[in-house]
Amino acid sequence: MKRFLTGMIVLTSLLIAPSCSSIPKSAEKKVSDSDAHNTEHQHNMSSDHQGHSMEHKGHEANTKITTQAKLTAPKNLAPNQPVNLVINVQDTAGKSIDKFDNFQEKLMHLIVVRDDLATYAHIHPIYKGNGRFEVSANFSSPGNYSLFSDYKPSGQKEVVSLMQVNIPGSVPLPKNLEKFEKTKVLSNIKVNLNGANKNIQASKEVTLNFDIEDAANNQAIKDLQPYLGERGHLVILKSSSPLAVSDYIHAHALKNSPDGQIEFITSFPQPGTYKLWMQFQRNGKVDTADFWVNVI
Ligand SMILES: [Cu+2]
Repeated sequence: MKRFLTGMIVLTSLLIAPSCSSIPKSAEKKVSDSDAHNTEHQHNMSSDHQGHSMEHKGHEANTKITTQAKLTAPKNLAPNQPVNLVINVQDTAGKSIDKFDNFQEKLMHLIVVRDDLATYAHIHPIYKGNGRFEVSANFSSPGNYSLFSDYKPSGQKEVVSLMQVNIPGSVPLPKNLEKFEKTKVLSNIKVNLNGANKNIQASKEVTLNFDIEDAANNQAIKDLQPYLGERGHLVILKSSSPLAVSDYIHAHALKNSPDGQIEFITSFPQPGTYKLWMQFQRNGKVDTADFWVNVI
């Protein structure tokens, strides 16, 4: 039942990405060897990722720095309550990495999704020194969760490490299949995703344009505020089982979009079904609009 006695762990990928489009270019993975309770997961992860590591190795033989993020969770995990998580960032020898650079106003961004991509949270662990980050997370239902931590060891490129948590209990049945709608209404705000009406092609640059409108009158909303220093943030995950670091894309908004629009240039590495979560801020409140897209 309690498969994750102390919670856990880890994969890592160094993203040798140009500063603003975090398309994973590397999938060099390391699996922590520190937790005997999780051999099954480790095995799954490492075998699944092997193909990717090999595929990408050539790009970065000279720049590769491998880090790992080790997750510690309480023994008794349950849904719908605060769970205090500790994330330790280490080099592959297990030595703490202790200096990090801020990016997008934080030292670490943590994206938490249930593995079926039904839930999403974007939270910011607090740095306690000596490689240790702490955050309180809330898992809304039982199931397997993937945690993508996004951070920059000082002077290095952005790194994404994947950790996993299992919340015991009966996993809820999926809701009605989510639809590929291109309009979402969030209380009084309407978000339209343009540019994804037809299937998107893998490995090609694509512009995703979101119109932000007042739901009452369809007028462009012109008083959006910067969120984490940018017009908006877009996290994209490819639906996969299990999820891998290479399924994660964090796209950064263009700087000079017209009022009422948030635009991103990104590319989807492989064909598949992807979920997009676009976050923006208005009146001090962050909203999240999610969309599914097909990539061929
Ligand atoms: Cu963040």
